[in-house]
Amino acid sequence: MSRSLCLIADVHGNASALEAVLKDAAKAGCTDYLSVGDIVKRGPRPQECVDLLRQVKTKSWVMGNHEKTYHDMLADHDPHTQGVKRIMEIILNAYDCFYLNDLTYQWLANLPYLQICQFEGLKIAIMHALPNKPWGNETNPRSDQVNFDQMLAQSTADVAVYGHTHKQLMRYSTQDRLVINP
Ligand SMILES: [Mn+2]
Repeated sequence: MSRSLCLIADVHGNASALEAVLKDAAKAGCTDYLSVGDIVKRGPRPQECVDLLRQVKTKSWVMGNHEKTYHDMLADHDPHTQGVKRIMEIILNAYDCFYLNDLTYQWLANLPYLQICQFEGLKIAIMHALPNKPWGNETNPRSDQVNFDQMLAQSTADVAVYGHTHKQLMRYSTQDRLVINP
């Protein structure tokens, strides 16, 4: 039986949407799953989102900028948000902290930025935005080519999969390696 991959980005605590996506993926014959981060935050059911991805045995768990805020807040240090946005982060993190079980919260706060997976002879680099920086505006669809090249610069992966921008994209690196945002 041939295998096919379902790429999942930026679920943001929306478990009902994720349920619908997983149902569609199963119907389409997907056998394997990759998650590129921002599983939580802003939606009401973060724990269910993690549980659903565990159920389908997703092959990747990488840190998004929202999981990164858990990490920063646990360390009492948040270099990325200020002012009103900082207040929003504190409230949303408190919500998620309440609804996630403690182990899951801690675990999400310490996910890696980059994961490499093998799939059907392909080496896939999975990240939220850039391999060393799961936040920022560098990976928007209209960004310079150099940013997309950077996704694969430090690895021999054939494909880079990322999310973050909430904009679907498929393009190539300068070395003709595929870059996908689902
Ligand atoms: Mn993001």
